[in-house]
Amino acid sequence: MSEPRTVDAVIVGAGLSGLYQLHRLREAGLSVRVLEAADDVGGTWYWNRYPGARCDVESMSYSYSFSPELEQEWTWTEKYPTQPEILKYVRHVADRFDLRRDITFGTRVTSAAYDETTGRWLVISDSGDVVDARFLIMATGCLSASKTPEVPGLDRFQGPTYHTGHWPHDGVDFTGQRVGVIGTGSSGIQSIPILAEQAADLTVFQRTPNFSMPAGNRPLTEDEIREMKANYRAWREAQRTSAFGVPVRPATHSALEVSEEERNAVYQDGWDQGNLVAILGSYTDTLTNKEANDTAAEFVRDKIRRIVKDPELAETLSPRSFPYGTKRPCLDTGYYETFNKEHVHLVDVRKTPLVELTERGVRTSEQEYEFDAIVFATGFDAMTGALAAIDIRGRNGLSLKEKWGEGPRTYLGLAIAGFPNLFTITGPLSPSVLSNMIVSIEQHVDWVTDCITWMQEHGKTAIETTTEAEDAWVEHVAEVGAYTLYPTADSWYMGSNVPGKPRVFMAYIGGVGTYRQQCDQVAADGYRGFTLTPA
Ligand code: NA7
Repeated sequence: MSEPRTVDAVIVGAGLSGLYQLHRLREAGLSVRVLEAADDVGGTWYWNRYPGARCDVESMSYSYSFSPELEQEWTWTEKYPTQPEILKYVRHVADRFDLRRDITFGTRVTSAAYDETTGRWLVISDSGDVVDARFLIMATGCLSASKTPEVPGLDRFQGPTYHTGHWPHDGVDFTGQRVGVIGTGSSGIQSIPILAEQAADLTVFQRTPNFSMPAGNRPLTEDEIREMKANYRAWREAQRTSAFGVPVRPATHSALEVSEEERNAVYQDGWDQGNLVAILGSYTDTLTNKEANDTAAEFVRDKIRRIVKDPELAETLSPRSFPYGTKRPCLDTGYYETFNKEHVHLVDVRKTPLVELTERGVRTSEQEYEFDAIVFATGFDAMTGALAAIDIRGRNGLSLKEKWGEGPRTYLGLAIAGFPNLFTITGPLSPSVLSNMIVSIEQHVDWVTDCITWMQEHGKTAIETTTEAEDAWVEHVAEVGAYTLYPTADSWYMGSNVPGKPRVFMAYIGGVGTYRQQCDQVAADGYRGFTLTPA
């Protein structure tokens, strides 16, 4: 173990959160070290290089707002940005703001321990980096700990296997191959049409069908770019005060108050927009009333029936086990159409469960399927997975993993009782995964930076949330969640995709704008709900 490097703040992760946090803390005059497992910046966009990987938020909205100059300099090419374009952007940001010099790459943090006598964190990585810092900021991402399917024999298969969440950097060519894909979430839905173009034969193993709509992706026009650049400030403000970090006209009516004809016209408009929140945000009760929700769900199921030629196949692809939007909906480019191709097959693993991987392929309860390659599009241990993978110890050796044994407990998704001077960017129980992530990232980073600056100005060395404030927040998040249909679905928002994970709604659905006001008010009240220790 090398000599500790002593800094004011250590940040874990050099994705969109870690980079902006580094920039802000450096501006605030702190010495900072970022530790990053990958050998470059990008986080999610570094790892998820599967064919068809794109952001489901429009490019001009899914970008940093902190620098008007950056906004004007950078020009996005398509409505929805591809992974390579986003990664190029993130690299540009790292270079433009000279961020790399404070980042150590290729080093995975394994433990972080708080020393009560010194009031400092000791952070250790797998390659022997040791950093001693007053502040520890976890910028580890919400969808960064990938999970493989829970089937025996994962290492038995003789051909190559790939996970969408850590795809080979030089790409994979499946031309002429027999390929199996397990999983039909966003990653599966984005990659399957492209895999089908390459593969000679493609078999998709579906456990739960998902709601998807066409992204309507296309090149941005010069006029659109010019107009957005001219109005960026107002747009950013609208993002920050919106419900999901994406401005939409606020709904005024219940879906059940209007005629079926009117409703379907509104849904059609949402469908044509190719925007994740367009149908979701059409009516006031889509996410709170099952009957209202059913109207949206049925609209999408009807679309599936119209696209997929074989009625039985269309039915298998139609979600029925959860309300529309309570599992993350998807945007696609030709997903349902792909199943009209003769060489594409769908296996419903609810009917014929996966039994094991064999040397030659996948065995279900019905038969063995032989493949040249298998793709796992099986998602992530979301929200808590990346944090639980690190041995984080707070006061009295308290283990974060143990503390969260029955589900994550945080105050505002930002701070944790028993863990002084530790902040989580887009942590559990914040709106993060229910929002345009970069809007939530900037809000958290700004709040944390303001907090640290305030502490310095007021001669405080430690900040820790109280158990009472944490308990009240956990209760509030659950209460607001329970008012919606989200907890009725077996989703990764609920931890249901990971066997043994507690079933808790891990996101705050109070709305991005409302949540921001609450965080700002806590700060304005002199950090209400926190204990501050003087120097
Ligand atoms: P998701 O959305 O969690 O999708 C994973 C898919 O893999 C989903 O269809 C799962 O079915 C399926 N899955 C997972 N484990 C298994 C096993 N053991 N057997 C069969 N099928 C399985 O992950 P993505 O990477 O697609 O997307 C994650 C987020 O990234 C997305 O929501 C966006 O926010 C961006 P299930 O639904 O659990 O029955």
